[in-house]
Amino acid sequence: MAKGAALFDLTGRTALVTGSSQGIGLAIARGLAEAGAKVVLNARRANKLDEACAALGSEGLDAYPCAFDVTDQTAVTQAIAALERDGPIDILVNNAGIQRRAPFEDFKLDAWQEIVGTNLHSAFYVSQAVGRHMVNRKRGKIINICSVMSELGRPTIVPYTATKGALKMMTKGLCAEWGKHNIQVNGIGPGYIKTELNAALIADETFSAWVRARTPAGRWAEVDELIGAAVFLASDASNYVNGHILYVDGGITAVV
Ligand code: NAP
Ligand code: GCO
Repeated sequence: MAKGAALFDLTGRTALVTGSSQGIGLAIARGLAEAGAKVVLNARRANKLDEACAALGSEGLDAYPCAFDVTDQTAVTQAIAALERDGPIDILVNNAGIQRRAPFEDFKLDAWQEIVGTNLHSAFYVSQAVGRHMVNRKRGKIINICSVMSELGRPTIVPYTATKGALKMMTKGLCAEWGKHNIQVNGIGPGYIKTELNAALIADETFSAWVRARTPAGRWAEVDELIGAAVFLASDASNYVNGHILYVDGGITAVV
């Protein structure tokens, strides 16, 4: 068994990070690559994906694009089959996700379906396609990007909250079923992170002041602050951690 920093070494491992052309997914992909992994980046917009891969490549990191829509099960199945033909996917990060905000009584069905498809159905499609190979190999790491909303509600984001609560419980369910195959399925619960998904909130000084007051750390987080948790849960350092949601939230879920 490796010791010390070697426990976190991802050399020789391949990681697929969905929704990684920007934001949290790109930061996690960069962090896994810096820990030695070959990273496969994913998103729908191929141009942004190629730019993200080129940026990592310019830093000497091993990054490849794989554009597909995580809400399209056929596209997911075909993409995963092609990736697995190139070699095993050792680490899967189910990161792709969207946010839509409106009072529940006004929430449109198509917006509900878009959120559930992107934030939850995608984890079913991708985890099943990759997990079948992990089960056969008796080894794998799956990291689901949950949320503070996996634990707490906030007005105007009920559909998002429902998906993130479901993703937390899917994490525990997969732990129960795949733990015996040496597959560790865990989650990361980010707090309020400065990304495009939250652009409107960041621009709202009243909301930002609320985030700073409500969060013990007293601030929004940068995307890079999630890398340590991702490398830990992707590495041998977490081989006996399963079904756990690691909140990287400045303490917001610990306090009233
Ligand atoms: P973001 O900046 O909006 O990035 C979203 C990424 O997902 C983009 O790369 C986008 O690229 C991709 N994507 C969206 N729909 C997709 C689809 N159908 N298929 C494939 N890729 C898709 O968002 P973020 O803030 O980084 O959020 C990433 C994840 O973290 C989400 O699951 C979110 O719920 C979660 N999270 C965020 C925060 C936060 O404070 N920001 C906190 C907790 C959890 P394309 O549009 O080109 O596909
Ligand atoms: C919101 C935000 C949150 C955060 C994140 C917190 O509207 O309150 O989008 O949902 O982004 O999910 O963990």
